[in-house]
Amino acid sequence: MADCYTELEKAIVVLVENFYKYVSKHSLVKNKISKSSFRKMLQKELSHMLTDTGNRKAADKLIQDLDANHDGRISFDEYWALIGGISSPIANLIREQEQQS
Ligand SMILES: [Ca+2]
Repeated sequence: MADCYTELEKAIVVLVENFYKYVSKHSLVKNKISKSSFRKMLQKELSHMLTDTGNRKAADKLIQDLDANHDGRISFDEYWALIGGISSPIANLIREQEQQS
């Protein structure tokens, strides 16, 4: 990917590439992450920001909440809702810190 990208642009590429890293190449269902792959992604990629990712029940509940169209798989839009959900508390934290300084 282009070296001239800004930090933000690089971050976006990382987020998008992470999604496709967990999309099964062999599945007939294209461009979606299966439940088991999604559980794997939570554990491998988000264990510091999301607690309980090793807890199968908690992970399944999160998948259920994100799966807006109830097809049992996570689409890119549903994945993006997770990114937003994680980012929002971080934004609040930064805002609070800025107000204190
Ligand atoms: Ca879905």
